Amino acid sequence: LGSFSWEDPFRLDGQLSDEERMLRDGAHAFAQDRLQPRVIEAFANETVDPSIFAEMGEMGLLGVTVPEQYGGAGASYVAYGLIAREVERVDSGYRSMMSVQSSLVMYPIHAYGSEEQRRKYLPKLASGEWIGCFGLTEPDAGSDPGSMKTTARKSDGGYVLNGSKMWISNAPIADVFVVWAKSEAHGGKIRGFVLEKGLKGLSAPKIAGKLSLRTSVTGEIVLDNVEVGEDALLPGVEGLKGPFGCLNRARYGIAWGAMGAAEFCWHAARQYGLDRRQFGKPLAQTQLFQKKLADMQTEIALGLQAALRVGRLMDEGNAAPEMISLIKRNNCGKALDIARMARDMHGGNGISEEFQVFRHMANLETVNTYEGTHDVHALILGRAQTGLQAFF
Ligand code: TGC
Ligand code: FAD
Repeated sequence: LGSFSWEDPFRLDGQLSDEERMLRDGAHAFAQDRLQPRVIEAFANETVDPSIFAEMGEMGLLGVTVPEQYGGAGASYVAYGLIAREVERVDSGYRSMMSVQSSLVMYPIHAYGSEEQRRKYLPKLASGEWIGCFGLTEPDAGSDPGSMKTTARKSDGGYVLNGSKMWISNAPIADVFVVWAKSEAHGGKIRGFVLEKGLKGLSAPKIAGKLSLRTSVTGEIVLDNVEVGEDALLPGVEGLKGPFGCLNRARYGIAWGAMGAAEFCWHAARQYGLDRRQFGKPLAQTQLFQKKLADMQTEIALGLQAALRVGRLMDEGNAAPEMISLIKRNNCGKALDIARMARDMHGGNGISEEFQVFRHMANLETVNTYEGTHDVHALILGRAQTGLQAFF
């Protein structure tokens, strides 16, 4: 029989290629050396440092799966997931910044854009010189994006966009806006448009007062008769499958990322239990504490193994969206449970910023909600097994 490593029960490490391990280790070093030292203050003060994009770009962490000719790394989806896990081990907000740029902005420009759009936007998004955002959600269209009200009207030589988007990561600091709108010229079908900062009528006010994901800025996008040329339209896709194609990638990365946040909380709780003594012995020597650690270890090991399986299928071009719903839902839900448990296991110290588990817990409330809530993914899975849709 083989040996058992408590941190890596199913020997995930041994299932990776040399290249995947190298990219993971580079991301780990970057996250620990460059992000960890500033995260507590950034979260406390809600300061978002746009230079993080350039730093991530320099490390090759933006557009990991985009081909090298456009500035990406041309790496696998497994590598992308491993990187998300390392960044989110520090903070979900930092992973959010990265996944929006990679999966929700670079991916659609690469997959649905013209060659001119790819050449114009992708290299600068990959280097982090330009920051991107993705506008799908609206004040009255969250879980049901098909009910969006934003419109694109045909004009001489282009389109005029009107509407508003809500809860948009990176929007207040974005240079490039991928916005989804119902286009009258395309029979009211949803189409994607690439907008640039500075357009007349385009603004992106910050949403203040967030108690979660405070290292990542979130805003609205207001479109007030914004005129764009024909070249702003993403020519390669129409309908909801456009934004959902992007969401498949981002949701997959989140399934890995959430496990990184959960691992931080698990390791912190274990260490705290070894260091803290009550009733004459370490907390980690009590049955209840060990049961909680075993639960954390089990859910994380299973969640990572599932994410790896789906990642391998994505790399074969053979993953189904329902698989992604399953791991996004379960890994986010379990990570949130684990963060809440770790908070409890730290006693009073658990609410202090210094021990960091509370920050992860607060962040995971968002991660469990965005990109399809926990319950919406249950309905996607329920529909897939009953053939009955229960959304409306
Ligand atoms: P439905 O009838 O199911 O589908 C409409 C069309 O879309 C296609 N489709 C997909 N295509 C590819 N991948 C998927 N996962 C797809 N899901 C659906 C489908 O085949 C169909 O195509 P066609 O050609 O037949 O028209 O649509 P519905 O309106 O009934 O949708 C229901 C539901 C609940 C599944 C969907 O609306 C949903 O997933 N809602 C959740 C919304 C959501 O995830 N929003 C995310 C916003 S972005 C964000 O949160 C970024 S946070 C980033 C960060 O900071 O990290
Ligand atoms: P609602 O859809 O109103 O849901 C409220 C509750 O009702 C939830 O519990 C939900 O599960 C439940 N519910 C909804 N429908 C049903 C149903 N049919 N049956 C049973 N229960 C149901 N969006 C973007 O487009 N781009 C971004 O970059 C982005 N970044 C975000 C960053 C942050 C910090 C946050 C908080 C959100 C972000 N979002 C973004 C939006 C996010 O995707 C939405 O918040 C999410 O999809 C849920 O939509 P909603 O908030 O309108 O909630």
